[in-house]
Amino acid sequence: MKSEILAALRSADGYVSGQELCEKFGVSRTAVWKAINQLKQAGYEIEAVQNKGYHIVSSPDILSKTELESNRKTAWVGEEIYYFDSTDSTNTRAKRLAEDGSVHGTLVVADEQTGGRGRRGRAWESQKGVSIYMSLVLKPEIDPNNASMLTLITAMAVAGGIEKTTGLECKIKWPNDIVVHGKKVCGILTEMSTQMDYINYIVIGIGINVQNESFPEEIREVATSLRIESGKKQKRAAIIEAVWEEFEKYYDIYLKTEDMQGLVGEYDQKLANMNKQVRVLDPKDPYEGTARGITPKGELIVDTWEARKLVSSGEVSVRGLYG
Ligand code: BTX
Repeated sequence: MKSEILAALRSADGYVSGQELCEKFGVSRTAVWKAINQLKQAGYEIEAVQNKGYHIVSSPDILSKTELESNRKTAWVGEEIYYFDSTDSTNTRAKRLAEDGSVHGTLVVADEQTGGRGRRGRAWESQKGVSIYMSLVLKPEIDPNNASMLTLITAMAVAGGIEKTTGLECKIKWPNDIVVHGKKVCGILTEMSTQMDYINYIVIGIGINVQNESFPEEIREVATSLRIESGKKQKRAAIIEAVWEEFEKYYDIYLKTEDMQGLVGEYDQKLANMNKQVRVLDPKDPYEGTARGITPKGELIVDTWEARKLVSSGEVSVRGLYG
């Protein structure tokens, strides 16, 4: 009920009368009054004027199930939302939920992670109250070989969502980082559980630095936040909603061909590595070349002095990008 009232207050031009809210949600005036008080206690500034009704003056950067649900405009992402003030890792939580039968589109969001994970056992700095830590459960009927491209469409969705809410230009460092002004603002961790030719579930984890004003010594050189880059505080719930709206759009295009065919042009425009020197850290044979965009299968095209190579996994480090 709190989510619905919050959504009604947000979408109203001016005041919404208590009577209107009672009728809309089929509840008593006391129930509306109680819900409004709970919202006020949570930090929303709501004005109540006699004979006019309620009006939302401001909402701070709150993360809660109510805030997330009242912002939700997506078709299927976030139909089930799990919110935690603190958890070990939203990816770990989402994996457990997926194994316990949670549906396609289940979203896990946390205000803090005590064991945030990056790729290959690396850690993800997950301070409380400032950033976005979230994971989506997918149970798609696609070929497991095509699943890695979901990381690429997620990167496009994050870039689009951030641009729409903050106006900051985002670039994608293939395959899974989003950079603003050359520094990392977001990381994506995709994990999958499969049978031979069948996907049990996929969990896509996204970490976005939003309100951070500084970073620990080890990552100070590479990391940045939306606040640092825009000079303004941003609202995490609005960014979360924008990212998933973008995700649904790109996911539909991806599903048509189960690859990046319909998205190559747009992806390449966002590619930070485009026409830049990259070093491909192939464990057997590292090499250097110039990145020329992606293939419809999501591989990075790298022209070396002797041949064109297609990189489908492994790490690509970009010279000059991080200063
Ligand atoms: P990655 O392995 O590409 O990046 C990890 C590296 O990035 C670290 O070794 C460090 O150098 C740097 N780093 C760590 N924390 C930050 C940060 N906050 N901002 C910028 N750079 C940082 C990227 O892995 C994938 C990260 C996914 C994180 C999400 S959060 C929600 C979900 N739950 C979870 O445990 N992981 C994902």
